[in-house]
Amino acid sequence: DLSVDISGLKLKNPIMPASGTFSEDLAEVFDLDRLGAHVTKTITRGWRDGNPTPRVCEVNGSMLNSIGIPSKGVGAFIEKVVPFYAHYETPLVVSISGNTADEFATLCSEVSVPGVAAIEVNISCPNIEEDGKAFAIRPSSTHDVMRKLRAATELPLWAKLTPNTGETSEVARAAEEGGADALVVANTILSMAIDINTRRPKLGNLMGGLSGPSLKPIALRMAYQCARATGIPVIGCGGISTVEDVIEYLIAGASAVQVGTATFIHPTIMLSLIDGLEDWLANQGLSSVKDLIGTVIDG
Ligand code: ORO
Repeated sequence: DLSVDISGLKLKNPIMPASGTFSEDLAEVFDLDRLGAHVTKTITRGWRDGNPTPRVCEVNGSMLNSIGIPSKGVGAFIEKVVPFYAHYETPLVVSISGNTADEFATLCSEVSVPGVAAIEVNISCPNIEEDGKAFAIRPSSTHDVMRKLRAATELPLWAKLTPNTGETSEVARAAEEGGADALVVANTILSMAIDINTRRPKLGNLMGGLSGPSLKPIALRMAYQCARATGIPVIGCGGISTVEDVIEYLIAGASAVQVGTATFIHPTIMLSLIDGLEDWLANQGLSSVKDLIGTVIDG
């Protein structure tokens, strides 16, 4: 049994895409109803152009991005994206962001429509403010924005946290106290790469978020900290490309995982992870993936 429960939202398996690494185009590659959930690219209320190019580069078998949340706005989401996913049974999770807490909360209420099962609140994008600043860097700003978002919707709220903080457990608790129903751990870590011939940063926006295998031990550590610090489900995210990675996150305390960068290399990787997890559980004689969650022996 691969099913998991994220604060009342039942998922048929614990594998879902990370925001921004998944789009409707993948419906041409595989049956989207195989996934545990669908998670959209972050949207904002109004139109956003995004950051200057180049927006991605490769580094150490991992990736930097400074996309800058280009968005067609909430109207396009309601008119095009929600109807597209209505053809599937899998729960739709919409990722949202806002420049101010009030604008964020307005969008939160605007996307609370039939067809949306949960809202992932992106309080952790490293690419929209100087030096990667985001609400989730500090416990106080996390708490304040979560309170406003909580008041704006009755849908489950998943708070996406950032590795760009030294206060992971405190931020996690602040999100929980502010009303988060689950934590997505984590977004990308602010990073840089320079072309030594031109001496120019490889990204148009100079800095960007690191994702892929290099991020995994950091995000895994955070998932463990957040599971210990709070009583709400943790969804692990960061550098997952093998079934062993998935299992490691579950043992650390994650109830589900998101897969991002690996999908750019193998578009059907999430299906292999679902099948691989099922086989691994059977080989271990475990009847439910739930028996694995938080079983790390740390004492
Ligand atoms: N990139 C990330 O790594 N995380 C985000 O939340 C958003 C972006 C982006 O659009 O640049």
